[in-house]
Amino acid sequence: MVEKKIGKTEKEFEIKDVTTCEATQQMLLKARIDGVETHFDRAVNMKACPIGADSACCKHCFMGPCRMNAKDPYGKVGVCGATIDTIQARNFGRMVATGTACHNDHGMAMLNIFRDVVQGKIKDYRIKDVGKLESISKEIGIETEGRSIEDIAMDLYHELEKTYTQVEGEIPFAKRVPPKTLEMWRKHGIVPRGAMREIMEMLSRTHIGMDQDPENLIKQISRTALVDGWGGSMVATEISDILFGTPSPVSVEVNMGVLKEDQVNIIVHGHEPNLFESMLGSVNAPSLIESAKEAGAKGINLVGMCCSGAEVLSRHGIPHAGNFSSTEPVIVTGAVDAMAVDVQCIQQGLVKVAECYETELFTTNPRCHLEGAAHIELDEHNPQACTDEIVIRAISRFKNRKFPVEIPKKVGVGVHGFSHEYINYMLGGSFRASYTPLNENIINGRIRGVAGVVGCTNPRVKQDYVHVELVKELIKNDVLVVQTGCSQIALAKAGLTSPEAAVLAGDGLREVCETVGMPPVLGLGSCVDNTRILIACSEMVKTGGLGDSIADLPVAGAAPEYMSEKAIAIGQYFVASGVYTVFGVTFPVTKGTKFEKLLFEGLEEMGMGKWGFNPDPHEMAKMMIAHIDKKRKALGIDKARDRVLMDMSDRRSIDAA
Ligand code: XCC
Ligand code: SF4
Repeated sequence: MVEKKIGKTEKEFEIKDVTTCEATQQMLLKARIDGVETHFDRAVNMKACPIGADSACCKHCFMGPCRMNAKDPYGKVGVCGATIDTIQARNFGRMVATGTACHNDHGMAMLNIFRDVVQGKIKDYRIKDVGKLESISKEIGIETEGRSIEDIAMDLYHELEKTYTQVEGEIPFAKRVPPKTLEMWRKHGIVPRGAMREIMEMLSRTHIGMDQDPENLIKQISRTALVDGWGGSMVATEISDILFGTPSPVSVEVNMGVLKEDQVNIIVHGHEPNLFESMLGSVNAPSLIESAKEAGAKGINLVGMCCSGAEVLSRHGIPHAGNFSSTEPVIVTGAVDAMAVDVQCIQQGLVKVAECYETELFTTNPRCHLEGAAHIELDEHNPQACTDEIVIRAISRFKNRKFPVEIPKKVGVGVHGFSHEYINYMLGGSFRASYTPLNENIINGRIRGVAGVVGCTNPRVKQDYVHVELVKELIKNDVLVVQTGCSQIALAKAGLTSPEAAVLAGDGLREVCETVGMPPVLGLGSCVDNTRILIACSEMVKTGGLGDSIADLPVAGAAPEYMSEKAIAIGQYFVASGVYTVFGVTFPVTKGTKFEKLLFEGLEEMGMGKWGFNPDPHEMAKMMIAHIDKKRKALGIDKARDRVLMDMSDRRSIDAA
């Protein structure tokens, strides 16, 4: 590799050390030659603040800010007397509050669109999945027999709005929680009331001079996280399915090779599906296709990135260009004529990279502008005005392309779009759709357990490497993997989401995958779609044979390359729901403190799951498998697995004979 050192980068790094994504590697090399900087350069030059990394500082008042010494955590306290445990708990609580706020903000936006669609004020979208509308309504106690769709939908709107606005009582989707899990929450007083209330209380309780008992704080932290997973995020997933369709498996191409040199390339990046849905309308408008052709293009090529991309990849089979860490490098191709973003995970660094290649970068949402990017606001009541304009600007950028285009020829083909409804159907068949076959295969040991591997990429670790190694190790050990977000994209690029990847699975899992024709790694969608995993867990409990609460299930979760506060909120709602959840990269606690012990052990003693941490994918897999085996043993199904594996090896020796 020829590598020139140009640009502001002070410290050099080996490109192959920061990412295993070959397309991103190729673009980082080009970026270096072109003198363009990305978050990989900035991460090398910005040493992570060691005090913040240990969560050992507090800036909640101006008697401080106060810095603790992580090497001697109990050696001093803040000016107000706050201990290291209080400081860390408050910091953790605020991260959870922010992450929860983001997901609820998104969910509420979806619910508002739903209301306006039902009331006929928005005409561009309509209710696509009436079956799901009815089944969810029934689940939360809305009468559906003999009523019009509009009436049911309005009741559903009013009921789900409580997820955000209710001040007393329990959020609507608490009705979906397995009774024993719910009972545990009630015992600790952590069933969420409404998101606004919980987030407000979390912020209030972390002010100077408020709650200074980490054991009391962790309860509100859990309640706040739960109103993400069983609240705002779940509403976002369910309403998006109702409006735009519930995903079912579809074969999709993932990686930068989905860009087309001879077409107008438009990328949508962010989190809310409506921008994408409207953009789909615009790129298919005959008049705009015609102008693209007049500009010399063969057509208009729409692709997704990050979670916006993951949603429409699952729902409509739209190609996906890459995960979070590739959002700057993809522009380096020179092939991106426009990038339209809405909310969340939009790095400000995009502005400069886009400038370098004269890529048109547009913000579209009132709650997320970027200094230096053009803003064309998307009004849900006339969304195509915004997306048409973006397409027109993209066509004009295509016509005036000044830069040589270099598109990495990398594409991973896989099957995505496994909603929990589809898992039900796939394993049970249309006549007896149920989770029984999944539970049976877990009980008989062909499938050892289920792992959710989710979350971001982070330039502090080698992009995709931790995700891919972890998942490979898990499936090799017969653990079925379900995925969302940027992690799913990492595995898609690596080819693990195709049914052929079953050969990489252990004998038991492989047999199940080959019988059903499914990949050993099931992509469920975006990060809010982590709630599909919660529902799948509830269904497994309901189906029977695997204990009475989520905490009894042989399951585990991981976010091996996370970077966002949203990921912390997700981790905490999985833990509070009963799932052992392991994070990589770094963990924001001071080692050897009471608060660390509370997260890593104490929560389990309260009947929840617990946190784990390990940056190494193989160690992480070991921890998750050990936990799954511990749960199998507690359920008394550990012996069955030995038997079935023995049977299978017998059968193989007979086959071979
Ligand atoms: Fe963002 Fe959702 Fe993380 Fe990816 S996985 S970097 S949060 S896009 Ni959600
Ligand atoms: Fe320091 Fe206490 Fe103020 Fe935090 S709240 S900055 S620990 S004085």
